Amino acid sequence: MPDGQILINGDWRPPASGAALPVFNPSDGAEFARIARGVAEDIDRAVRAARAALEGGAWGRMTAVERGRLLSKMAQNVADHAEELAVLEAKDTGKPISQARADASALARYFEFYGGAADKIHGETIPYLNGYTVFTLREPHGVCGQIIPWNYPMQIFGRTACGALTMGNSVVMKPAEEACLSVLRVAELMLEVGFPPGAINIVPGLGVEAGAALADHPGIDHLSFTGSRQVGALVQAASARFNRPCTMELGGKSPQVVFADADMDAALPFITRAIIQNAGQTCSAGSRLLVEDKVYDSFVGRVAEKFKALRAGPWDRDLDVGPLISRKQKERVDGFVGKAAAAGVKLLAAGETAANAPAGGYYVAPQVYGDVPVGHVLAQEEVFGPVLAAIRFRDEADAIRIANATPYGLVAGVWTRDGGKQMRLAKAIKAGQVFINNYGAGGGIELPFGGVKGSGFGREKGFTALHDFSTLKTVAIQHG
Ligand code: TXE
Repeated sequence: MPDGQILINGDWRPPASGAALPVFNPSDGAEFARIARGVAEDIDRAVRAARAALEGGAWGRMTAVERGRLLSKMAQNVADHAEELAVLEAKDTGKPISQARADASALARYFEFYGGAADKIHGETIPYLNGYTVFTLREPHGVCGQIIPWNYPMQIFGRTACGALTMGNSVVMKPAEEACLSVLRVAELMLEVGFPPGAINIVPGLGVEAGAALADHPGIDHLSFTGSRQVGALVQAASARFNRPCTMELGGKSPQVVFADADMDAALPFITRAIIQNAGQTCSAGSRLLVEDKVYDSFVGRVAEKFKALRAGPWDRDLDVGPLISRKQKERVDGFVGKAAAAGVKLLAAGETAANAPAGGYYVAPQVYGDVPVGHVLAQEEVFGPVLAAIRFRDEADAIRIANATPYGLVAGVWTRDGGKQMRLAKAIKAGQVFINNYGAGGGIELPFGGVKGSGFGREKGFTALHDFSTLKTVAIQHG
C-alpha cells in the first residue's frame, strides 16, 4: 500500500493536490505515517470511475451470486490478515490491541454476513387487477458516497461499504483524516481477491476539502455519513440540493437504566464496558447511568470502585482504555470535565493514566460523576470520552422521562427482572436499539442499527440495511 496515495479505479495514485497529511500515533503523539490530502478533483475522478464500473464495467455486469462470492472470499482474506489489520488499527486509533482484534473479526464477519446475503434479497409479485402482472425489483442506487469517522474505521467500513457493495452499488469513500490506514489496507486486500476496478474507491483527505466535495458532488446517488450532528446537518443540506437519499448516524447519549430489582452483578461489567470501550469514543457508548433511588448509592458506589481501578495506557499495553484519538479530542473532553467541575458536579471516582505511558499521548483517565443534573452538558451532550454521568430516578415514569430527555436516540440498556417493565421500557424509550439485561448484544452484525431524533435516520447492519442501500422499482404489465 503506497504511502500518501488514493485508490481510484483499482489504481493507487497521488492526489491532485500533491500534498500529504501527517498521521499521529495517539499513544505517544508522534507522527508515524502520511496519508494523501485528497481534494475535489480526486473526488470527481473517483465518482467517474465508480460510475464507469457500474455502466459498462465488470462490476455492473456481475450477478448477485458473483458479488456474494467475492464478499465471502474477502471475509477469508480479512481473517487471514486479522493480526496485521488489528495492529494497524490499534496504532492508528490508539485503542487497546484486544479491542482492535475484535474490530478485525467484526470486519471479517461483515463480509461473511453480506457475502451470504447478496443473492437472497429480491422483489415480490403483487396481486392486482385481472390482466395485470405486477412485480418489484430491488435495484442499487448507483454510486454510494460514504463519509466515515475515525473511531472504528474497520467496523464502519464494514457497516457502510459492505452493505452498499452487496446490493451492487459502487462506492466512493472519504475516510477520516485522523485514522484511515486500516481502510486503505482493506481496500487493497479487496483488489487482491478480485473486486473489479472502480467498485471501491478511497479518497482520504480533510473533511472541509474531500468530504465537502463528496457531499457536493451531483454524481453521488446515496450518501452515508457517520460523524457529528453539526457536519451531518451540512451534508444533509448538500444532499437536499440533489434530492439524494441519505443514511445519517450522528452519535448518541445513550442511557443505561438500572432498576432496584436488577441482577446487579450481571449489570456491573456491562455498565462499565459500555462507556470505557474505545475510551468512550463510541457512538453507542452508554454514557448516562440512570439508577433507581433505592439502590442508587450502593450500585453507583460499586461502579465508582470499579472506575478507580481502571488504567489508561498505550495500545500495545492492552489496558482498560487507550488514549483519545487526537489532541483536539482530548481538549474537547477536558473541556466537558472542566464545565462539570465549574458547575460543582460531583466527581465520584477516576482511574489513572499508567505511570509509564508516553508523555505525548492523548490520555484521559476514566471518570464517573454522580447526581448529574438532567440538563447539564454532561447529561446532554456526546462527550466522546471515558466519562460516565450517573443520574438518580424515582420510579418507572421518571426513568422514561430522563432516558428520553436528550436530543439523541441511538441505543439504550435496561436492567430489570420485571417482564412488564422490560416491555414497557422497550417501547417507551426513543432509541434505535434497546437492550434488556445486556448492552450492545455483542455488536451483532445481524441487528439493524441506527438512530431516531438527533441520532440520525436510516439503518445499517442486518438485512434491513440492504433495503437502505437499494431502491424498489415496481413493474406493472398489462397483458389482457
Ligand atoms: O467529527 P466530524 P469529529 C462526534 C463526537 C465527536 C464529535 C467531533 O461527539 O466528539 O463528533 O468529531 C468528515 N463536509 N462523532 O470532528 O467532523 C470528517 O473528515 C463533509 C460521533 O471527528 O463530524 C470525517 O471523515 N465531511 C461519531 C467525518 O466527517 C466532513 C463519530 C466525521 O467528522 C466535513 C465521530 C464537511 N464539512 C464523531 N467536516 C459517531 N456518530 O459515531 C468533517 N467531515
